Amino acid sequence: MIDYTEKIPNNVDLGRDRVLQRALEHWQPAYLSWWYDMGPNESHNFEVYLRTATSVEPDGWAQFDYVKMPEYRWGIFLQPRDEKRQVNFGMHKGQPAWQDVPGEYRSILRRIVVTQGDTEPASVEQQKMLGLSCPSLYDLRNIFQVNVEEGRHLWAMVYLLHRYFGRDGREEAESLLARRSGDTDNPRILGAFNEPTPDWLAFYMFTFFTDRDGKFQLCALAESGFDPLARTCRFMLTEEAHHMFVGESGVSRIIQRTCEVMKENKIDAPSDVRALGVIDLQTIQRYLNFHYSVTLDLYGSDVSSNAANYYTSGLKGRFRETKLEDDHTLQEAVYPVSEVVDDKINTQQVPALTALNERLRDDYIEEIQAGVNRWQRVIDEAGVPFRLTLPHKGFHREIGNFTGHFISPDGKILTEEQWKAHEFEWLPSPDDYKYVQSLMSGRVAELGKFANWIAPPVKGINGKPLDFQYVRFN
Ligand code: BYC
Repeated sequence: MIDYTEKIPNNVDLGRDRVLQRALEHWQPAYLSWWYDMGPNESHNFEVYLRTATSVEPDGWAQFDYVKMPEYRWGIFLQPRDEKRQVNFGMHKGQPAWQDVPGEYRSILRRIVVTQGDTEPASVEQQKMLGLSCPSLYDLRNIFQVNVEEGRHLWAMVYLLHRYFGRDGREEAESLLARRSGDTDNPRILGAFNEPTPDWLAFYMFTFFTDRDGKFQLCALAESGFDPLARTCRFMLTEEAHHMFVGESGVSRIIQRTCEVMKENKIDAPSDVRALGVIDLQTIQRYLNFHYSVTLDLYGSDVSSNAANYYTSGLKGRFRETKLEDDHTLQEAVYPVSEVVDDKINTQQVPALTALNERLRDDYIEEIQAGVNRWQRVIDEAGVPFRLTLPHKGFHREIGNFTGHFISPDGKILTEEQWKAHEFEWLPSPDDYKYVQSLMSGRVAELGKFANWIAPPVKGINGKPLDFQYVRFN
């Protein structure tokens, strides 16, 4: 069990490293000040029914109780060490896993940790205003759970920076609190984390699509030969699962409610659907197209020498690396990558090492498709004739081989003019955002009540009923 009398709960024996402990205790007030400024708006006095990790054992990481969020114990937890663990891929394959940063990889490793760390506070900033328009206390509690855990994931990366990267690491940890999502002068590092999350449909889409990029990137880093990073990411993944559940079930409940209203009233035109205060399936499809395409960009360029270096150096593996059956060095292997040549989308084989971003993106797409199929079942079961689809991989891309091309959702190459003529059939328009936000003008806070535009969930949190007081406002 973690000792909660310590200022920073941890299972890394922090008390024995005074220098590190002092560095973190110095960073903690700066973190809290960031939380007060950029964390959930007007929420500091709320008591929220949250889970807190008290140990990494299966029965210890989900302890539920009321907590004021600024008093949440953001701890540092690593999965226990496996003494026999090795570097499992790349040129160092077979060596004992590194317990310290290999000098030659210091700067690229720091860059990976910083990029990962930067996304965590970014997402909290993006979601800052949403507590004011929640559809229920259940959903309010869920967004706060996501927010405090993203805060903990920032702590996880800051621990690595302080513990293993000396003065540079401490400076990077400060910068993580200085950048701001969407800021023109000092933005967050990756594109999707500078996009606004203006409403709850966007929030659920974000947690379904973008948190799942988190899952795949963390899985790749959990294979790292740098053991403290691998162990940190493994524990983060246990928390990530709930975030994706919030997203998938949130969108599913919105679809369910829309379909109920369509059937009850025998309507299907989007304007009729909107007149009854629910979100038309066409708008849901446009949100899906946006969040999917922006998240695909997070995997980086299709052909990337950075990705090849990360792999060959043993720093970032593939999804489920140790379960894959090949030589784990990929010297001879090839992988298919698409590109636009003379108004055609061609697929060509490139060295697999350089295509590792594309490969991870493909693994991700497979899992996303399965989730969209589950949403489709809700529509089919309601007997509504509508198909939700994933757009073509090249649709609305700003990173990689499709950048600068105009690709329709069904994969046709268009001129800019043709694209512009259809843009808002495929992506949410200012009007769509206005409509969705008009449904979410205030907080639904009565016990057991849900906004009209979303169905209640199947069950509550931690066995509690749906009309449980998930948040006390004080
Ligand atoms: N936006 O070779 P390239 C999560 C930059 S989400 C802006 O294509 P590389 C979470 C790139 O940095 C998971 N810039 O890419 C989810 C590079 O810049 P420099 C986050 C981009 O390096 C929800 C240049 O373009 N974790 O945890 O192979 C809520 C060319 O680089 C973007 C990670 O991402 C972009 N989308 O791969 C909360 C894992 N993409 O060097 C949390 C760590 C690329 O020219 N990161 N660039 O200045 C990585 O492994 C890699 O950095 C990336 C990029 C996969 C992101």
